Amino acid sequence: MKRALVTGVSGQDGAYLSKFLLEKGYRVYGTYRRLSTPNFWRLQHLGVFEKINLISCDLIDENSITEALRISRPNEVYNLAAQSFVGASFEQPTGTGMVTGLGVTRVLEAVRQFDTGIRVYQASTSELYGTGGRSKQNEGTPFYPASPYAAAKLYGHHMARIYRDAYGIFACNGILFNHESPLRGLEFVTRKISNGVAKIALGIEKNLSLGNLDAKRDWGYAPEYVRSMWLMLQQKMPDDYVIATGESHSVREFVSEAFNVAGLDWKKHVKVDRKFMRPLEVNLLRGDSRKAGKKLGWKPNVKFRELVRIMVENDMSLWRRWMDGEHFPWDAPSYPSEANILSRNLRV
Ligand code: NAP
Ligand code: F7E
Repeated sequence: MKRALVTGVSGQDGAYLSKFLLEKGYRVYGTYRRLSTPNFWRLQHLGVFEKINLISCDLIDENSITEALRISRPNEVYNLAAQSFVGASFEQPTGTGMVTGLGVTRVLEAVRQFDTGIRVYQASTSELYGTGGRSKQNEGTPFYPASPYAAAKLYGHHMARIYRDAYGIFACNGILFNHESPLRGLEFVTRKISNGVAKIALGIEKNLSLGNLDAKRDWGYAPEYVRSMWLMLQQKMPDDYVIATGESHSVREFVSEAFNVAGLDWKKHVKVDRKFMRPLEVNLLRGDSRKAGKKLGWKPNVKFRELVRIMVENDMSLWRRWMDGEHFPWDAPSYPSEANILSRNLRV
């Protein structure tokens, strides 16, 4: 039986990937970090929590990474753990560098010392392209990161390549464009919108405050994207791949489509608040994943409108169940309002 170690198993991708690997017959080990309140709702929501072997590990702490390798003795490591929120990286630039950047080196170095035969997936990102400004980005497009998050990820991206070239480690960078789902964190714009629309439609809230409505993203469906991570590690040779839908839509289009799903007019409910704007913005991302199509046989099926519908309908159904008094593993009811969060944008 193949063994996989997934760092960041409590996150969106960690949960979907674990489910995918379990279905493939893997023994799955997942790292989690100690928090004052446990955060396993996604794994419980997908019904896989009991099937995953959990190992306490923080990417800040290299000993805990070595120990995770020793306990799991994996064939494959999926390094998904990161401080992954771009907005927060402006608030915590050094912390983000230590986890999202240096954390990658700690994982690679632990693999080098423990067993160079382990295959490593590194969660790279379309944010590397930053403000580079090409209309469609592929593996050859230059990187020009525009946030502490993206700069940390660029460092991790190069370290994965360096460990591949220097030590022959089978390390792949998946340059994944934005991918979303009902399990997306509530601070990311798509889920913030789908959750906000559901609450407005059911009379729980009246308005939704957002930042830059003009930014454009290439949004795909997370359960499809985790399959690409596995495919990369099944190839003969390690390589880097762009994973994307090839379509780009603005935040405004997402908002409009989401309110449409609920039969509402977004202009009556959406307010723009500078607090949610970033000190530096990535205006346009649109990926060209033809290489992944050709070499991995990967292609996206869920496109923009279906993605919006899946997310809004899911949040509406969960809020309805909650209003009927049902309790189940889910993040939204205990998520704090963002009203009293002070933004660095407004402080400087
Ligand atoms: P996510 O939901 O934010 O999950 C991040 C995971 O990392 C969580 O399990 C989190 O644990 C863990 N983590 C955070 N800090 C850690 C630390 N110091 N030590 C150990 N674990 C830590 O992110 P995601 O959307 O699943 O994304 C997975 C990966 O892909 C991330 O590396 C992200 O940067 C990258 N990526 C995401 C996208 C996207 O659109 N989703 C696109 C490209 C790349 P807690 O639950 O305890 O917070
Ligand atoms: O923002 C704009 C915001 O936070 C998308 C991460 O998974 O994908 C994600 O990073 C856009 C930005 O995702 C609000 O300014 C407007 O232009 O949902 P987001 P992101 O920054 O693209 C990449 C690929 C990753 O690698 C990251 O880990 O939406 N926007 N108004 C807003 N964004 C947020 N969060 N909240 C707003 O109110």
